[in-house]
Amino acid sequence: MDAMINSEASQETLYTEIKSFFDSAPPLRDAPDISRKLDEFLKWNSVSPGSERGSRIVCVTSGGTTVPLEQRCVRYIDNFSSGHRGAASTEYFLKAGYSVIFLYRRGTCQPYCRSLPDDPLLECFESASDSNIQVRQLHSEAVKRAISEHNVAVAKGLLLKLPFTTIFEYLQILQLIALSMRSLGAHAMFYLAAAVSDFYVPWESMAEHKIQSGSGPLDMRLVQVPKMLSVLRKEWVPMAFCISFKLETDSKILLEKADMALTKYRMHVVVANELSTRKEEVVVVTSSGKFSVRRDKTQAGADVESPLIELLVEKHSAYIEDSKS
Ligand code: 9Z3
Repeated sequence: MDAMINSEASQETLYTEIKSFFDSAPPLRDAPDISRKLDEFLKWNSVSPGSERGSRIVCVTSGGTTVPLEQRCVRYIDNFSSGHRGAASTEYFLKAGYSVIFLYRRGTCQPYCRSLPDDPLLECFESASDSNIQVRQLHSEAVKRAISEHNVAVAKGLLLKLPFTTIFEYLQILQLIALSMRSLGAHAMFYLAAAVSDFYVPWESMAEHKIQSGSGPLDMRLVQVPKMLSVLRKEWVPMAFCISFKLETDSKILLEKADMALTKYRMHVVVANELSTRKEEVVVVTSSGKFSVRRDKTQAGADVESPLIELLVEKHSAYIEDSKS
């Protein structure tokens, strides 16, 4: 009985923290535009089985969120993520017949652009004459692939890309996406690969102008970002298939932490990865067991995301079947 009262109390505290996070967040400037894009995308993709458009929709989050230290932001705290995992996974989900909402950090890796050099505009193109630009031979295959596959996915209405920078934008857009995907039931999937800040400065207690140096050490209080995973699962999209990621640098605690996340946030899958080996191996943690997934080293350019998405699609199919009974 006491345990039940305690868990209700902590649930209550979480909801109060979440409310205060959203109430104090700076309003999302382009919210009406994002809602309109989401509406159109979901209408277009909610189709009869057998159509080329997918009846399964996944929201892939990618890149790290920032925590601004000033309202007119000059400085911020960042979370590491190149966006490679999210971009690669988006390509494999599209290949598997899913439609994808790609919620990504501005400036991070984009689907189909992974094999382009760092500065694609300057490195891939050259002047052919005074008025013509041409693709350099060395990059022509990669450029052709990027343009054609990306444009096909966008033109067919299978890929919607929404950018974020701050933790405030990320969580507000994630909520908009989740609420709009609610009606898809078990066909909806959330693949939460973004590296999300754990601490933030509440907007109302944040300095408006650039913090001045010269007055000694900086003393600043960061508040814990409320854990939205549980509210996503319980309230926003209770029927969706939810996958979160657990990142650690100490492999000794990784699986234990992933197990905890699985139970605490009632995720269907937690993908555990260690920073230095994340491109080689991940462990898919579920309530029925742990599965190690590795990149096929015998194939040049093979990604760990290829077998990973294959396994997750299988698990999602089983979940959809189960939800029918
Ligand atoms: C991940 O663990 C991603 O796999 C990476 C991908 C960020 C490592 P890259 O973008 O790297 O390819 O360079 N994402 C989740 C990280 C995270 O913040 N997880 C939280 C945690 O570990 C749970 S939501 O506590």
